[in-house]
Amino acid sequence: KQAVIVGVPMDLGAGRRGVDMGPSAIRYARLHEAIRALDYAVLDRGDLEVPVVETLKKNGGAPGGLHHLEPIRSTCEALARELSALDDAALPVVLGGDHSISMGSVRGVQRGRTGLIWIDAHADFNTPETSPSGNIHGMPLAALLGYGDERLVRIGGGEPLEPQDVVLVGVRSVDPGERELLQRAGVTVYTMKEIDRMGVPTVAANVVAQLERVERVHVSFDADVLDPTVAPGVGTPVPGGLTYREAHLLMELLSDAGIVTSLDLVEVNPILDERNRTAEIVVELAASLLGKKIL
Ligand code: DIR
Ligand code: MN
Ligand code: MN
Ligand code: MN
Repeated sequence: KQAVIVGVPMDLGAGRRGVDMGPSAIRYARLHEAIRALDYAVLDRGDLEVPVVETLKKNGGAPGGLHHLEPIRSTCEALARELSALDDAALPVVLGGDHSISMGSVRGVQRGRTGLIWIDAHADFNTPETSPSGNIHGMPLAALLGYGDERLVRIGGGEPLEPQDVVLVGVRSVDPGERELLQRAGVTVYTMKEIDRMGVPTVAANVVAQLERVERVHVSFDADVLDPTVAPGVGTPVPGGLTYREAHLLMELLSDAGIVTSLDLVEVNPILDERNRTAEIVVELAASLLGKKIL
């Protein structure tokens, strides 16, 4: 078994600075040791080069805005190229960075019918027309299904995902226009209400059953899905998130199903964190997803 780590130190898609330091924080929290302990060979390909925000002109404010479209697009293209060149048997682990990087990671791992589990407080289903902020990290899931600005949709070849192969988990903050498009798009959404009502075991079982027929499954994990009391180091905290155990159980059950073939760990903001505890929790959760067992 081999895991391939790629860091994308980019915060251009987010409204607040700091998630560009996510890859360092996650490595510092001993990601490599955690994955090696699970009998993976770990290859770290380092960080992609990302433009420094101070070198860029401000562009594209809301409404209809797309802040930093071009550098985000080109970084995602580079990520998609890097991942698509990897051996099929390797398990890519992409370290963000803000969530816009997942337009690159998902396109890079997409081969045949590809399932996507998007674990996030937000739906990330805005388009430039619906976005209240113009921040591209609120748009990547829509782009992956073919909605929004063509330059984002077309990243990495731009083959849209099938809505029946996409599941959102942990959602509790959706913008008005985003809500309408999300419902129209036909993706499956397990909001925090469903998690409270059915519990993680039923949600996980449903997700696994839905993705039974796909060839690959990518998990895109946004740290802000966790409750802010558990994970304070995120740019856009939303109350009412997953507890420590709910998050672990979700990872453990996905691991038991043996379906996951690639992973993003995004939106960790060490500047807003308490002594790197958010990165540490994210590393523990990645380990659970990759097979760590209590016994
Ligand atoms: C909000 C926040 N929906 C936006 N999105 C975030 O700006 O589009 N996504 N924080 O992770
Ligand atoms: Mn997100
Ligand atoms: Mn989020
Ligand atoms: Mn709960």
